[in-house]
Amino acid sequence: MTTYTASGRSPLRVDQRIEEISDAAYRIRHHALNMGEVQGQGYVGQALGAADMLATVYCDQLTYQPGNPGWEERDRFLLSTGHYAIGHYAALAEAGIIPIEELETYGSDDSRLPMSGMSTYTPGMEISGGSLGHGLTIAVGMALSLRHQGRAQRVFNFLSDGELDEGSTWEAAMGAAHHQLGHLTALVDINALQADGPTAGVLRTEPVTEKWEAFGWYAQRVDGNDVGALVEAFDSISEQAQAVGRPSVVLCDTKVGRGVPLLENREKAHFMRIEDNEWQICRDQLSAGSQGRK
Ligand SMILES: Cc1ncc(C[n+]2csc(CCOP(=O)(O)OP(=O)(O)O)c2C)c(N)n1
Ligand SMILES: [Mg+2]
Repeated sequence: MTTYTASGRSPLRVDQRIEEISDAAYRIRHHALNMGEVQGQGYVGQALGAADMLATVYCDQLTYQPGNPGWEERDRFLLSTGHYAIGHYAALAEAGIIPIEELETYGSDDSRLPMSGMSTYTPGMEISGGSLGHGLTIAVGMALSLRHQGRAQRVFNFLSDGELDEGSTWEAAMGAAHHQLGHLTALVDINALQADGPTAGVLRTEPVTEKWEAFGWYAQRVDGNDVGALVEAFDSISEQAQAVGRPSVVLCDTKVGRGVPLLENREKAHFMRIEDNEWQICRDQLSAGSQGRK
């Protein structure tokens, strides 16, 4: 059985890791466009924006066995934001956990890939997200449980900036610091958008870094579309926060629609309607800006 382990144990140089992750991020974006086309609409902008975060975690950070998603020794990756499932499925396919050919069933009747992520449907989907604000609470429980069992696995929770509106997120953050869950890492996609409008207008959550620090977390804020910055941030967690039992968060500023100019500045970016003739334009724009990635 193939096992993929975290980069800390990998012999690759940092520049090689960045290349591999960037290639995977390109393919995740490409898959997301193909999946979105099946439905003609969807959460495509989030998948494009978060592709670099997802690729960094799945290519470089998680320990798992592609052919054995329930392997007890795996690290856990919890997607709170069920609507980001399109990007997560693309990452699971790149990770070898689900077949790439299955992606075209996204959102269709009888598919294992529903529009909102559900653990009962999809291999590798640890929780049923979508009711926002619950992912971090579950992640804290899982991290505590793993510790009680004497296990060393890490727990990752992917949240969105809209989830920082939820009180339960902050209760969980407080609990994680109290219990010194150094093996817990949150990734927050700060795309400055939350459904109805800009995050800053719906509910002001800034200053975000200082809030996490005040809750006892090791917090870093990076350009979430810069793979080099993501790798550096995750490496510093391995070295610092885990060692002292401090939970860690990587706050990632991303751009909705990243890599496809047609979608980067679109109104109604939360759930995009994309016309039949626009999908190929999107793919062409993605490959034009990808410096020959495959
Ligand atoms: C508890 C809960 N309240 C409300 C919603 C409805 N809802 C779905 S997506 C969303 C926006 C959340 O913000 P974010 O994830 O940042 O949105 P995006 O960046 O994808 O636009 C909301 C409020 C929900 N899913 N769960
Ligand atoms: Mg958002």
